[in-house]
Amino acid sequence: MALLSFERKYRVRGGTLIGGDLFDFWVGPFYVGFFGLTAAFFAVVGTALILYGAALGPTWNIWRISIAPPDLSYGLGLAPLKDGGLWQIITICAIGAFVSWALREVEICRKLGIGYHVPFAFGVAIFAYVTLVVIRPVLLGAWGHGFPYGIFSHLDWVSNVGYQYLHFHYNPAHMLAVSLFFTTTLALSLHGGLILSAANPGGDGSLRNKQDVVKTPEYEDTFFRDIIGYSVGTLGIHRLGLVLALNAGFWSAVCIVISGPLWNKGWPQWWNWWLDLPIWS
Ligand code: UQ1
Repeated sequence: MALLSFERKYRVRGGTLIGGDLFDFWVGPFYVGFFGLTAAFFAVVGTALILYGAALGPTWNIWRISIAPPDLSYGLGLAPLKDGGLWQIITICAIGAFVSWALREVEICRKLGIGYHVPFAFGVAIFAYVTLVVIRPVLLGAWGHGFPYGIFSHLDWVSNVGYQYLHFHYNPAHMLAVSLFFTTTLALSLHGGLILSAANPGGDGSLRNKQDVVKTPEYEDTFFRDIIGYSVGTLGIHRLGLVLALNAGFWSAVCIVISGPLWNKGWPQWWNWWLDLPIWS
């Protein structure tokens, strides 16, 4: 792919965390860096191990292929390759690839002199995954508490773990996380809609015309001041969106990590604290 005319300006040397100038180059449009190589390494090894696990059987049905974690009886020890060991190595590869990717993002941010918001946000997603396959299994004392790597099998895992706590929707952190996911989609739909409405002139008989130039941010602010008396602002909506999305991921991690380590009865029973308040007696 040809170098875009403006790309040369941004292909600056330095900003690397490891390796100095050694891996400081691009392949086509892609920045490589030390972490580009480690990301590729972990991704290739992890994918190869998933294919090996699939080849061990019993199926090539894409929906049903599954790499299961070790049996609970192995505790936090290493398991034989064909008995959960594959899952353990694949988990290491996954975390290695995700963290490499985040650090490659950091190196690119340093080159460009921009903030670390994107790698930080990706870090929250990595944290949610690590909570599921490392932190919670360690707190519960067995790798077997991790989820299996398969399309249907991980859905079954979510369903089974949910029923283990009788009704997961009574988990207060789950309530918070779900509300944050919905609010994130609300914010993004309002924001996407608002930007497109200001960018696209209409010609529909209203005060807009096909020939209209793209409207300024003042129009965006005015729309929300007219409709709800308040505009969070053009920078503010992006701060709000990031905070909402990061909290959705964070409270998801919290809601699963407290299930077992902190509370091992049904989640509906957790709400007995209300009935148990001394003010009722
Ligand atoms: C908003 O107020 C705003 O500022 C002009 C945006 O920026 C373009 C938006 O995208 C949105 C959605 C809003 C409205 C949001 C709130 C919380 C009032």
